Amino acid sequence: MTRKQASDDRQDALPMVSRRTTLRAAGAAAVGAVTALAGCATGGAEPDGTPADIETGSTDESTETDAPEETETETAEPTETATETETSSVDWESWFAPTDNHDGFEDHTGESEVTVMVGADGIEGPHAFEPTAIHVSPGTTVVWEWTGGGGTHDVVDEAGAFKSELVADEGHTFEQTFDEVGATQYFCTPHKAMGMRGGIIVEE
Ligand SMILES: [Cu+2]
Repeated sequence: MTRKQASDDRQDALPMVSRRTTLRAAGAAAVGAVTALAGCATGGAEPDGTPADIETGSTDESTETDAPEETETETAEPTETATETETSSVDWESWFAPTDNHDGFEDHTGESEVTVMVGADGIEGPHAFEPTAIHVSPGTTVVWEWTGGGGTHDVVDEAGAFKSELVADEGHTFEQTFDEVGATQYFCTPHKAMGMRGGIIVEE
């Protein structure tokens, strides 16, 4: 490895194979330094990242042999972790484990308003949200409408973003507009433990 420090004249004198090896090693070291610098520069300039790059970057990686590696590692790593936390932070299986009437997510994407019944039949009587879980598009308003059954209910965001009144009145409504892509878990305070839970996924 000390050969890297040899002069150009000496490298020319080396046999073909070892000279290539020497150059490649030196090249890799230089690429590493450039990558570190470029990573800082682009990381600051493009905070949004480019999700599309991740896909192509990781597939290329498996097929490439000795082509430049610097572009892949530099763009793929920071953006990859960002998107993963967005989509996989919610464990829906655990969330809906006690929810007898949960039957997957209903697709309501493209609708400007979606109604969810509060106090629908499903969990030991009228202690359910119906539908329990929905997919909606950004900008959708979700309207929760009380059936009047099951006593008092409320609608509370697990993450604390919203909380309705705790009421029993038939026809009472509470609404929220979901502008941003992401996931929301919500529940009814008196019946959370027995499974009165809901979920909303906002997606483009
Ligand atoms: Cu309830």
